[in-house]
Amino acid sequence: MPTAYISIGSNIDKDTHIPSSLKALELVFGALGLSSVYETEPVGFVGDSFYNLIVGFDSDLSAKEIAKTLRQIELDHGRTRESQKFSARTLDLDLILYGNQVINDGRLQIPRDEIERYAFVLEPLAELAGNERHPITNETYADLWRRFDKSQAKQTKIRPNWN
Ligand code: PH2
Ligand code: MG
Repeated sequence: MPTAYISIGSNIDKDTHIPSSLKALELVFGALGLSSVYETEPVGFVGDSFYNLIVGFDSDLSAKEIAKTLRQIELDHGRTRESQKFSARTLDLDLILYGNQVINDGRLQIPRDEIERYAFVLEPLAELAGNERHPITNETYADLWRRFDKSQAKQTKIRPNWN
């Protein structure tokens, strides 16, 4: 079974929404691999800090089915379908990678370009799956993170008390 990697983010009631979303994901998809939780400065807007992490799980569902389940879990956690990409959110669950699949059908983008763009995605991914390779560039996530320009990235690993 291929491994799916999900990027999780929240900057509204994050101490509630992150652990609750992890329970929901585990209920649907089974055992999860977890990165550390990072507290990160919002990228693209001014506002409250985020918690970001990456989880991985093995699945034989289609990418489309996984994405649909993620949308439902977001809605169950107070997410509204605002059009603004760079805005506060209760819960954002993005399927960023799924085995070696490459999908670009206008709705799903896998692998997501956020992997190479944002420290809040790449650092936890490198922690959880550092030796795995990007399906298009063939670089390991550890190498991508090593080369990443970290001068703008303001983020720290935290130890949340719900972990
Ligand atoms: N998500 C965004 C926009 N900006 N910034 C941080 N730190 N973390 C996020 O998850 C995030 C963001 C859009 O999805
Ligand atoms: Mg996102």
